[in-house]
Amino acid sequence: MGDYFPNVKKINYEGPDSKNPLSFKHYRADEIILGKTMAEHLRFSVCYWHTLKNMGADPFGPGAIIREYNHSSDPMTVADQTMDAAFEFFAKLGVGFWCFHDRDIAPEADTLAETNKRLDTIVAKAKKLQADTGIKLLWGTTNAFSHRRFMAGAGTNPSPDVFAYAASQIKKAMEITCELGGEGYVFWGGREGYDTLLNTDMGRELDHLALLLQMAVDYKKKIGFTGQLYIEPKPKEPTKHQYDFDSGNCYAFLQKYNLVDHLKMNIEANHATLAGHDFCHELEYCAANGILGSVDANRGDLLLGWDTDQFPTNLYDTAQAMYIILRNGGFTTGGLNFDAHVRRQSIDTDDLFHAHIGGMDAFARGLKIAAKMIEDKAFEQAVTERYKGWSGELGAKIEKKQVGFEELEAYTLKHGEPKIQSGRQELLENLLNEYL
Ligand code: XUL
Ligand code: CO
Repeated sequence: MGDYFPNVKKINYEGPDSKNPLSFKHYRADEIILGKTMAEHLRFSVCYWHTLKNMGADPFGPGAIIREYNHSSDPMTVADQTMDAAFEFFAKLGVGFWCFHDRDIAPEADTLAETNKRLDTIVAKAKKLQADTGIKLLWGTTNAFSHRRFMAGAGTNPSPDVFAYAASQIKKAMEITCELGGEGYVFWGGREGYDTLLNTDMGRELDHLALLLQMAVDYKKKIGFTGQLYIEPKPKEPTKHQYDFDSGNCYAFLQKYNLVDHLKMNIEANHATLAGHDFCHELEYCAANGILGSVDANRGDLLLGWDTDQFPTNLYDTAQAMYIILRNGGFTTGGLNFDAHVRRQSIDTDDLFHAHIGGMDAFARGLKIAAKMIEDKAFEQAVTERYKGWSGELGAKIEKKQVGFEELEAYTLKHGEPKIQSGRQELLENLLNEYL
């Protein structure tokens, strides 16, 4: 491990009265909530691409952040030092997991064979650091969107040669994820979409995307990789329209191509809002359909219409998100991966710690609030009450498919105008605020 964050010692829980900003006020890893430790519930993960590799570049200017591990002119020395810095950071923060794209951890070389050799070198190092620290891999993924060869997509590229390249890259990324004991593997369709329909055969592209995923499902079995596969929905950016628009769209796609038993969703808060949903809508949709897998924890900005990938700080969101996740049985293979980066002006290494501490504390508070909401059953009772008609004679007959239009018409003619009830939204919103 490195010594790239000399000013910061291990971050400890000091409680809400502590004035030390480099401490947790609410996240206490071993505190038991509803029968499990906070660490087991929340399964925090740091992402490599933002936390280690993001230097603050945006469409208007290059990176502004300087990191000590990034100075060498030799790219493999940078990769090696970055991995040391990464595990120093993960260990000081006290997270249990990390996530990466293949190209985050080792730079691409002139040929695929050479690139794969570089990956092997870095993966051997990561494997040792994982063993030394006990930090595990939540998921791995492929970057098949940055290189110019992928400008028109990977699995949805008009060229089969590019499709083959993407498949080769995913094959290797799945192998190294398996080698590192990864608990999952994510497909985020970076450029799997289109910029104009004038040059796009949409039906064919969707078929090809499914073929690529089916190959991944087959290869997973072949190499004995037991991790969960996920799709990460996002409606747009970088393309104008991405095929994995939102979880509903992905679910329809998976059903059409008989892939629904093999993939779950990795829901990112900022992607949900870009799709015109809120974070909790996406979580609840997945929970209702048995496809909730993992979470990329971040937030957008109401006034900026793009994927700003800010750290989550909004308790209203974290509490409601944890309420859905807990009621769904909690995470199994998934977790809360901070797919978030510090702002371009946050140039100090301490800022990286403040960002993650804030996110972890926000979810720790969300967890405690959600646990209380579940224990009190107030919201559960309100929902049960609202649907109680369905436990009566008529509701049961409809649900058991014992009646059709004719019987329902006869019932309505006999009973007349239905009795209606208040939705009680304001009352419930006020109640929620009492928990915050
Ligand atoms: C992009 C995004 C990705 C995925 C992994 O918006 O969220 O970083 O999480 O490829
Ligand atoms: Co993401």
